[in-house]
Amino acid sequence: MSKAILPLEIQQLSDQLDLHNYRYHVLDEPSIPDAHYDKLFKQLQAWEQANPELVSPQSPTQRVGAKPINGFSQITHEMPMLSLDNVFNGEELTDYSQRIKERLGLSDEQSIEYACEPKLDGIAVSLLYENGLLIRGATRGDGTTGEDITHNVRTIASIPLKLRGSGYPDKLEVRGEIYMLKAGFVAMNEQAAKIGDKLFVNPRNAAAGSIRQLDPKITARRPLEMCCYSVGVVEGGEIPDEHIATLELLQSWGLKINPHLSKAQNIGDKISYIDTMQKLRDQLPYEIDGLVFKVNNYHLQQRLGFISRAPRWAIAYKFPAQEALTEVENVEFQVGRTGAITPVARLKPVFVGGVTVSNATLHNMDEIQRLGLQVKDTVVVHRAGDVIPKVVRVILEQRPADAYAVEFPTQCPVCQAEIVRIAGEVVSRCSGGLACAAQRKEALVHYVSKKALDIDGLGEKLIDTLVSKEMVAKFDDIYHLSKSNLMRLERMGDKSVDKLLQTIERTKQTSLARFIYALGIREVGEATARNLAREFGYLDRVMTASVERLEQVSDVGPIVAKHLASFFSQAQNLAVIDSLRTAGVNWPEAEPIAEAELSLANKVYVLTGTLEQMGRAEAKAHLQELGAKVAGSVSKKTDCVVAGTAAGSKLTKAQDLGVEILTEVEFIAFLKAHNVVLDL
Ligand code: I6G
Repeated sequence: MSKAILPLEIQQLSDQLDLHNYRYHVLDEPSIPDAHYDKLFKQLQAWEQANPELVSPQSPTQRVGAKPINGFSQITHEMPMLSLDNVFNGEELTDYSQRIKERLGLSDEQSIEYACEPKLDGIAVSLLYENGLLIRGATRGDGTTGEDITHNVRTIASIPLKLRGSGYPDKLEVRGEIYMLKAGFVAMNEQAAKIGDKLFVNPRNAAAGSIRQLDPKITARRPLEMCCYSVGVVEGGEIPDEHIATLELLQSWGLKINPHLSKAQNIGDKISYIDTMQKLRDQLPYEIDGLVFKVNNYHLQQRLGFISRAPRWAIAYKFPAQEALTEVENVEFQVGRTGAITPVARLKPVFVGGVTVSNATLHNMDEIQRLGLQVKDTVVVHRAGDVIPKVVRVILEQRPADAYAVEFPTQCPVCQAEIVRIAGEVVSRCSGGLACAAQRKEALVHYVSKKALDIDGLGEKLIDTLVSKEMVAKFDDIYHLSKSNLMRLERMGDKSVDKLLQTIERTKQTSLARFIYALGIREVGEATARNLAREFGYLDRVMTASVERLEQVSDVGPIVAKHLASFFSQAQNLAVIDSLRTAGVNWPEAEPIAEAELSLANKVYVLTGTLEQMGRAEAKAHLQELGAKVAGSVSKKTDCVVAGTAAGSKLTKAQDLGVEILTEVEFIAFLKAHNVVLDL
């Protein structure tokens, strides 16, 4: 086939679009706004419409083929696509590493370098490039025979239609995983729900369904990506003799690789990679079901060979399953701090996400209806990270004959006050207010919590006892607890009582932000409380501010402003604040600092990697508190990058650009030096 000669400016336009596509989808470092890309794209499209005979199949406009296909044809993999053996814990991984050393005849002192990679929860595929052009995409199938999905892989923007640069082999097979981003999956299901379409169960199923479409226009609308993890057939060219170097070369040729690649020299490195990735797992924009450790050197891989259908030189470290089936034994109703009534499913205990779960939140009555859940149903429970377990699906086929519907109570299960649901709200609430022991207890638990007054030693159990014995009803009662009264309680000895009383005394000295947060005003979280404290400087000014003035505070919308104004207009709340001040609770007050005078005003920070001691949201809030802007990507405009563990391409880029880099330890020292109150 002779190659059409394009006018120079059109070739340049096409190359420019390829470059921006690569920067956006592969490197995650866009350099032009989306609108500008769209403008260039339309220019190329217009020219191609006028010159249809000169349109290249590799043009960035040609990702979606014209017609749907009739069916999938089978392909045979020239080199079989293997699966991986699994291990499930550190001990099994240690045994595996030891076996590999023995097989290679290495002593205990000698080490083998491993490549460490996340294992994406998607669909394994093979891409075939000849002379740099994508000629075929195929599913793994049974490892020997797969299905031709070329028409669909062409629609995925992170898969290049032609390789970039030079030096690639004449024939190159690249393997990897096609997956759907979590956010794209949620948005897609929301859209499907709106129009009454069937919902996908999880991002993996959605990805599988999307690449098995006959019409590539449908696939093109799905938020799919592909990450490469190995090469298959290589002919007419060379690749490096190490796995990670090969992946980096693939990236330079335009293929996406995972940014969380790492090297491990020993089992300790592997275990710390597991720790890091487990902490990062929930923040990743895609799902991973484990990690993969591969002997990095190809010569050693060759010496190790294969056992049945799996390479000996690689092992998958599987995370505990995040979903499991169990039975709903009952549905009970809990009363929260603001009176919200939350249905909770009591479950037959089940091991999921690494722990035994026996309760799962059902959020509200609408959620029960959405799930179509009845007591005694078999359900799928999902538990990810430290998130509260959730019922995600009912298995209707397994509904027993004696299953029965959940009835929402009309009276509070704790104080018997009427339950009300305000029109337009999904939440039903107990109308008992602080007369309800459950609300009183939850309000107190919140008041003493770490981010509020931080009264360590006054835990939920002790508050339960104090409330039920009517020793504490309001916040200020905490400051009137006496040693003799506390000593009468079970398991409260001389020492623990002294310690608790000292903590209560010490924590009277607090900050305005903590105090506002501790009051437990509806929808006033930590960040909002911090913003209020920063903008007003004095509690009395917050208390007397109008709804309009409150709405000017960052993070405060009309609803939060109304909650604030309403809270401070109620006599009983003012009385509690007064009593707390009288009891000695105090905080420094000062004129607010204008935004431009904040120490990090006009500075741009980027957070990357895992911060071990504080969450990203917290780190971001602290930086904003000091006036900094927190951006998502590193550029010449970045003033500083805070790099946690397993930081990837953002850190490398910051190093290349000579941007200041702070480790987490340095960042914490920096915040302390700027008088930021930390909850570590
Ligand atoms: O199924 C897999 C997922 C991820 C893999 C894999 C992988 O590397 C990150 N690597 C190989 C070599 C194989 N399967 C066979």
